[in-house]
Amino acid sequence: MNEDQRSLLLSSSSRFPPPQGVKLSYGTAGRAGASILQSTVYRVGILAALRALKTQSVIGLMITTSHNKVSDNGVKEPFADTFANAPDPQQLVHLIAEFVENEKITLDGAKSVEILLARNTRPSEESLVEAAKHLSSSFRCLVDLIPSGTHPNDVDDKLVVDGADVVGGEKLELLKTMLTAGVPNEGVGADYVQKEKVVPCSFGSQDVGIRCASLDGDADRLVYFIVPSGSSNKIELDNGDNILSLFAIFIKEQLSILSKEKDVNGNNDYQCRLGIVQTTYANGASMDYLKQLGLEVTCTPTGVKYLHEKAAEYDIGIYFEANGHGTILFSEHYLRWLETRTTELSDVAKGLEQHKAALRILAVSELINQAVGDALSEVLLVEAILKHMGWSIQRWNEFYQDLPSRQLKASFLGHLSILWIVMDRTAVVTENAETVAVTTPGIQEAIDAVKYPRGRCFIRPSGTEDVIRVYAKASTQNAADSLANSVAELVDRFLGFGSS
Ligand code: G16
Repeated sequence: MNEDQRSLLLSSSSRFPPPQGVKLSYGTAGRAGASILQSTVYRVGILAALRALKTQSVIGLMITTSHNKVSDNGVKEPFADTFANAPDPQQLVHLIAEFVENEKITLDGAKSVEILLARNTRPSEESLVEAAKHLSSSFRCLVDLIPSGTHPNDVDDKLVVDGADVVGGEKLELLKTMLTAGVPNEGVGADYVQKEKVVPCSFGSQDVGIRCASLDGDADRLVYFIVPSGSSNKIELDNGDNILSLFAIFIKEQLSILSKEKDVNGNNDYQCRLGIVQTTYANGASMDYLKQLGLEVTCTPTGVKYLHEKAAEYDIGIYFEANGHGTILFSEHYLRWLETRTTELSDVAKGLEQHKAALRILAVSELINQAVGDALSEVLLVEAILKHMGWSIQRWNEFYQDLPSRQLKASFLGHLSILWIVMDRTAVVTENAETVAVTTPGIQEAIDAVKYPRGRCFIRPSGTEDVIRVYAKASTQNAADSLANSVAELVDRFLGFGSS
C-alpha cells in the first residue's frame, strides 16, 4: 500500500469511528443496533472491495432485514469481525495492509472493481448505504491512483400472506396479495407468528378459516397458519417442521412410485438417498413422525449453514428449522440420473406413473431455490403439494400432534421490558447440537434438575440478538410455560447481575 492510499484510508475511516465500549461480534448472523453500525458497514465495504480485487469479480453487499426488529441491522460477513472491532484508523489500515499481504491481493495496477449494494426498507438503511457508498468512491479513488496496465483486470384457492412489511411483501404485491403498510417485523412476520403463535397485525376475523402464510423480512422464512373460528388472536400454526413433513411426504411418495421401475434385469437401478435435517428446536413429535415414515433424520446446531451442509450429503436432502427457514437440495449426480431416466422413460412409457413421478421430482428441483431458503418459491411448492394431495390446511395440521412448547429470552441490560438479565451471552457454550450447556459451570445440572412430565429444555446464546434463548417442551402448555420460566430464572441467577 502506498502513502496516498494509506492517507486516503486514514482520512475516510476517521469519518466513521467505531462505537465506544462495544464489542461487535458475528454469531448465527452478526447483527446489532443500526445506530452503532456505520463504522462496520464502512469497513465491510473495504473488505468487499478487497475481495473484488482478489477475485476479479463483482461483489454484492446486502444490508438486510430478516426477522429482527426495526432498530436492528447487520452485515453477514464472518471475516469482518476483526475489521469491525479495530479501535482506530491506524489499526484499521494496519489490518488492511496485513490482509492484502496474506491474501496476496495486488493493489498496484488494478483498474477498478464493482460492488453492488442492495438494501431494504428500514429507516436506517439509507444512512448505512451512504457509508458504504462513501467507502466505494474512496476505494475507487485508491484504485484510480494505482498505475494502470499491469493487472487484468387444500383445495381452497385463497391464500393470505403476511409479508413482514419488508422486501418479500413488496414482491408479493406483484403477486397481487393483500398487504398493509407498517413497521418492519413489528407484530408481523414469520418469526413473530412462529414464536408468539398469534395472528399478525391486521389479520383477524376476516381471515378465519382461510389458509394464511407469513414470511420474514428477507423472505427466506415461511410459516403457514389458520385463524380458527371463535379465536381471539390464537392461531393453528404450520411451522418449518410441518412444511418439512409435507415436502418429505411428497418426495417420498414420488420416489416410491419411481422405485417400482425396474431395469432390464428386474432390479431397481438407482436407490435415491433421501435425508431429513432438523435442529433441536424441531418438535419431537415431528421427528418421531418422520422416523416412523422410515426417513433418515439428523439434528444439527441452529443456523442454515449447518443444516445445508448436512443436507448436501444426500441425493435429496430436505432441511428446515422450526422457524420456517429451509429448502430442498438435490445432488448433481442424482439430477443427471433422473434427467436421463426421464428421457428414457418418456420414449417407452410416457404417461405412466413412473414417468410422471420423475417429472414431478425434476419440477420440484427447478421450483425450489437450492441456494437458500426462498419463501416465495416454497409458498408455490406448498400450494402445489396441497393441491396434488387434495389436502386442506387442517388435514396437513393433523400429521402429528405437536408437544406444547415455549420460547423465552434473557437479555443484556438495555432491553427495558426484560424480566431476566444476562450480562454476557457468550458465557454459554453448548454442545450436542445445542442440547447441553458446557459452560457456565453448574447451569446444565440446575436445568436438568427442573422436572416436568415429558419436559425438556435447553438454552443457547442467540447469534442474531444479544440474548440467551430458552426453549422448553412439555406435556401441557402450562408445564412448558413454567419449565421455560424456571429455566429463565436459572439463567438470570447464573448469568445475571448477581453472577459478576
Ligand atoms: C438466522 C439464521 C437461521 C437461524 C436464526 C437463529 O435467521 O439464518 O438459520 O435459525 O438466525 O437466530 P438466533 O441465533 O438468534 O436464534 P435469519 O432468518 O434471521 O437469517
